[in-house]
Amino acid sequence: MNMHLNEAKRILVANDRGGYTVPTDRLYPFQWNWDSAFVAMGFALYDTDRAYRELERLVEGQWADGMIPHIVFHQPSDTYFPGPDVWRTSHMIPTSGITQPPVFAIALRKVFEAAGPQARSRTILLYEAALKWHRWWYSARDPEGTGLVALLHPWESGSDNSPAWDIALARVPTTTDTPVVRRDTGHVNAEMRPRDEDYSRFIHLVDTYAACRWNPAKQWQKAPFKVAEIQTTAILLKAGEDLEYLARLFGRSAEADAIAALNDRTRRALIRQWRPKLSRFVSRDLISGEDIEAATQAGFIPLLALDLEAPVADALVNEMSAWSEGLKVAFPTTRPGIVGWEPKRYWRGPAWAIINWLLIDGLKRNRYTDAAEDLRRSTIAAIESEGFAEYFDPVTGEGCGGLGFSWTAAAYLWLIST
Ligand code: 9WN
Repeated sequence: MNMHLNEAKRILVANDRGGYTVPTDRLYPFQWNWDSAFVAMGFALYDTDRAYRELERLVEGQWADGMIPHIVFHQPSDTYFPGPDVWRTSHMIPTSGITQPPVFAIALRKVFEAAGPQARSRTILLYEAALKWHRWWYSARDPEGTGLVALLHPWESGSDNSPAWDIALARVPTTTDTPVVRRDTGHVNAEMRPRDEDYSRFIHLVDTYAACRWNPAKQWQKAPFKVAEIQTTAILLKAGEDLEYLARLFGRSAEADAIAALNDRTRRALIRQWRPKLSRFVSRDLISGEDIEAATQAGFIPLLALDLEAPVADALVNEMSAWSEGLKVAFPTTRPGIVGWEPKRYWRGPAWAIINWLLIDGLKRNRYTDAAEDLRRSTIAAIESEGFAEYFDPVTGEGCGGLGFSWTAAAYLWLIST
C-alpha cells in the first residue's frame, strides 16, 4: 500500500469541518472556492458522496445574483484576516464579496462520471448552481460581451501576488478604511507571503467594493483594478464545455445551446490573446488598455480549453520547457531568472500542484503526452519527498507555505491515478 496515498486521505479527513474541507488548519480556516473544487475531484476517486457534499456546502454560499464567493465562512475563526467583518456582505451565511476561478463545473462533471446515473438529481441541482454562476461571470465580469472575463481583485485569480498584477495593482492606493491586521505571517514565514504593501492594496479594493454594497454594476464603474484575465477565462471555458456536456445529458437543450454560444465567443476571444513574439497568451489591463506581458504560468493555461493549431502549440510547449530547464520541480509560476522572480514567494515563482494539474490536462488535450508525463512525475516526486506542502520552491524542491494542504493531497490522489 502506498503510504503517501494514505497520508493524502488522512489530510483530507483532518481538514474536514463537516462536509467541507479547509485548505489547511489555522492559516485558512474556512471553505475556499477553487480549493473545494479540486478537493471534490480528489474525493471523486474514492468517495463520491463526500465529493458531492464538498460542492453542496460551497453552494450554500452562492449569492442571489449567482456569484459563488471565494470564501464561505461557515464557522467563526480568529486565525485569518480578512474575516466577515471586513467583507461586510449580506448573504445569510457570511461570505467574502469576490469570487475565484470557476473550476466547479469541471469538478461536477468528474464527480458525476464517477458516481454514475443514480446521482442524476443530486447533480442537476449543482448543475443549476453552476449555470447561474457562469451567467453571473458573463453579465457581471464581461458586461461588454468581449468573451474574456475580468477580475476586480487579485484574490479572484487565486494567484494573489503574481507579477502579472504589478502594474495594475500599483495604481490602487495603499490607504484603507479597515486596519490591516495580518494573521498569515503568524503562521508561515513572511518571506513566503505577499508583502504588507500588497495587503494594503488588497484591502483598499475590499473597502471600495463594500462601499458599492457589492453591486456588480457599481463595482465595474468604480474598480481601480480591472483585468481581463486568461487563466480564469480558460478555466471558465473548460468548465463551460463540461457544463454544456451536462446540459445535453440532462436534456436541457436550450441551455446547452446558450452555453455553447458563450463558449464559442470565449474561444475566439482567448485565441486572440496569443502573442507569437512571447510564445504565450496574455491578459489585458482594462484600465490602461494594454497587454499584460509579465511572464507567468497564466500564459500557458489556455492549453486546458483550446485545441491549438500545431505551430502555436509547439511554440507554447517549447517555451514551457525553456522555463523548466534545470529546475527540480516544474512548473514555475514566474519565469525563472527574470526581474520579479522569487522562488519562495507564493505566486512569484513557486510550483503549485494544482497549476500542474491544469497544465497536465491541457498538455494531454493537445496531445503532448511526454511533456504531460514529465510534469506528472516531477510533481509526484516533489510531494513524495517533501510532503503535502502548499507549494514548492522549483529550484530546491523544498515544500513551502502551509503544510498538510488539502489541494496538494487531492492533486496527489489524482496524479497517481491518471
Ligand atoms: C486569499 C486557499 C487560498 C487559495 C489561493 C491562495 C491563497 C488567500 C490568502 O489561499 O489565497 O484567497 O489569504 O492568501 O492564493 O489560491 O485559494 O488555499
